Amino acid sequence: MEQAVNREGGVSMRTGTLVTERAKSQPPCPIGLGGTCCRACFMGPCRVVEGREERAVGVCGASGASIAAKNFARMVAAGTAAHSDHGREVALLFLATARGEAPGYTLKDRTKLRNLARTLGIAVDGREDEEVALAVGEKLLADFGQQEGEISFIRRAPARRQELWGRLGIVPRGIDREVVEMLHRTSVGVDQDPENILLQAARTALADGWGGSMIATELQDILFGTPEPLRAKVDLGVLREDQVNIIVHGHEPVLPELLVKVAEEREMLALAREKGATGINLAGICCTANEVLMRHGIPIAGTFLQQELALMTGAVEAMVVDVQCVMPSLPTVARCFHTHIFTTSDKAKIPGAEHLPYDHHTALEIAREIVRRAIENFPRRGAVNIPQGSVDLVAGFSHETVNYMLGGRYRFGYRPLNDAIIDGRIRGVVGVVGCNNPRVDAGQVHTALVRELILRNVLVLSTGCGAITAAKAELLVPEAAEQAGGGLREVCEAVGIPPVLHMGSCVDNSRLLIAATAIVHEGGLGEDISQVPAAGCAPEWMSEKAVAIGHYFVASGVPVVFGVNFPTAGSPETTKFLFDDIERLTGGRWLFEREPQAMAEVLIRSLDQKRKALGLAPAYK
Ligand code: SF4
Ligand code: MSK
Repeated sequence: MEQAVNREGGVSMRTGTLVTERAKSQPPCPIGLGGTCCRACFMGPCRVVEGREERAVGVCGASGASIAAKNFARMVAAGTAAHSDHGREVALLFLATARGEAPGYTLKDRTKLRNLARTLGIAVDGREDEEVALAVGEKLLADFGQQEGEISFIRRAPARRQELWGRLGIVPRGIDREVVEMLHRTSVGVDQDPENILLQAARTALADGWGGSMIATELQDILFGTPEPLRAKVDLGVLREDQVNIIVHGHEPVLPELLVKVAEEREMLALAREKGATGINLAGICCTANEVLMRHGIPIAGTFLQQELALMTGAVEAMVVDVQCVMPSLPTVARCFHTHIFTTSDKAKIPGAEHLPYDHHTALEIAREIVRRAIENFPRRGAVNIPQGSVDLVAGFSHETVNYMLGGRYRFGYRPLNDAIIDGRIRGVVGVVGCNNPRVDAGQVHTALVRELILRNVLVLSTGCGAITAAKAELLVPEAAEQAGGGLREVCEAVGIPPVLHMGSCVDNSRLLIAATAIVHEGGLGEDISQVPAAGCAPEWMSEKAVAIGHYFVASGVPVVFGVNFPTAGSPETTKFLFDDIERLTGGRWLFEREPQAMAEVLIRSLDQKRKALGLAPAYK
């Protein structure tokens, strides 16, 4: 490897290329980009172009609007499936732990367990924690296969929102049912009405946000601990030249939780010293990184777009991946170095990687094998090229912490936040979330947007790779309040929080739903989420999961701005429904802007409109 490693890619390799180069050499198909390419049957694939007579409909007669709606809905279904299958895995581990069948795991946050049980209507008095946990786990696991009624957490939404969903007929009945029905409806010759398709997509997305994702977040908190603010480091510079580097990557923290413990075991540390290392350094990529960061302060090596670059340092003894956002190129890149790539989920094998299957019952043994193999790999290292520098971040703002930090120990609640919004010191709250995408100036769009928002007194909540990107720009430290507008700065300095709050991984966008609901319940900012000056934005999205997240926010009454490109742009009719008509139904809507400044303007306009509708004073300038 004669190449230098830079921070965002663009480095050639003898055996292949990195993501940014592959993106450059493969411009997207313009028809697929606009969402009007259909391959739902083998009379096609049909590439429909609205306005061109000979290509105005597919072979079966499907319009561009219907194809775009179906493709969008299938993205929602896939995103919902991904988050929810993560939630299912956690629920199964939760039950195994409650039954004492998962060595190495315990129920860490027992207060949250009891609170959650009460929320679910499960009796807690006089019962052992494990008994309560069994009842909680069984009830939530049943939400996946339920056929009728409504999923459990729908009841947590504001009453007005629940009524509205009921009127629209989009209350999720069961998580798996909505995903299956969405795939059925969008197969050849079934649902052709764009509005009908997109409303079922809303129901499916709600099964994600208020279902699968929320189950993942809540049960992970009970199992592994509810995050509290902590300081840590971010960027490739967290890798250590003198230590065994193990990177965890993906989304499910179930095995990484044990890797954290095992990497601290005396025998492992002794073995590392025997092999010439001074210790074992665990670091993360993507959302697994966010999970172990929030609960253990494990440093973050990088975002989705830095996964190959981490290997290019030559300093990684093992990368341990689970599910989602793991590039299949990793084994190819790793072949140029000594790095082991271990896949650990039977759902996600990659040719060229070694598979060490995770199982609740034997997870501790697997974790030990991985750490031992990584240590034994240390002497095989070649040249190392770790980019200098890493920066501080503060992470771990769960709903519970916000409640406590903003409200104080004896008076916890969202009152101070609501008051700050009401008096205009905080203009509103925007969730800036999601991926990095090599089709745009990766990282820069996120950063420029977040800087503009905080400057204009918007409190930013962040998750996923968006949070990692903001952290790399040093926006996740209390000192960043100096870059905020006067009102937001005052609040941040009084409470000691950054102007951008790291709230976790992709599934933890469910924390944002809970926070929005808590704002409503606190009072003074309307009776429904759609009235709160709040919005969402995924400026560099790429994953189907981002579409599911966006659609559950829209269905929950929140405007959502996407960057990069909009996936139904090829159909003006479907896009109009998502951008305009849906607002009359759910109170939320989709918007699209490519440039960060334009995104900020759209978001701020939306916050100001909501402020005006509530009769609030204009926000601080
Ligand atoms: Fe073409 Fe219709 Fe088949 Fe889609 S379902 S591929 S539009 S024939
Ligand atoms: S990991 S979904 S690239 S945020 Fe959640 Fe990052 Fe997007 Fe994957």
